[in-house]
Amino acid sequence: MNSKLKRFGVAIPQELLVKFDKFIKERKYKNRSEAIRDLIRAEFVKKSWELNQQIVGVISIVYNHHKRELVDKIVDIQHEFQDMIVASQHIHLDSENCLEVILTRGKGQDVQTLKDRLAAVKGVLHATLSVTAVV
Ligand code: NI
Repeated sequence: MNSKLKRFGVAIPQELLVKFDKFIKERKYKNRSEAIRDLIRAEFVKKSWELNQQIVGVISIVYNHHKRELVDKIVDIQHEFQDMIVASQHIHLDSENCLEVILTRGKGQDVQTLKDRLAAVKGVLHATLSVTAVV
């Protein structure tokens, strides 16, 4: 159980670090390392469905629409995966930010890939996949 600990450096925006430290305090973690370890473990166990299963999932992304290339990329990716996109809704959150909610149906692995591709677009602030039904 006592696996050797490795250290690595993390670059993080100041305001995100302030929020993270607040989170650490609220959850009463002893230090940042302990909190990061827990968050990583939680991410790994969160997935209760199998990659080869058919699922229905909702992908939510938040991005700044002023970054024009970013909007193009998000549209391109969705066209690439159009077979598994059932519906999508675009909500203008404020003068800069947009929320896009994409309802998907397909093989778990493919839905996950779509979410990962959208999350990897530079400027996407937030991306989540919520599996609402396993069919
Ligand atoms: Ni918008």
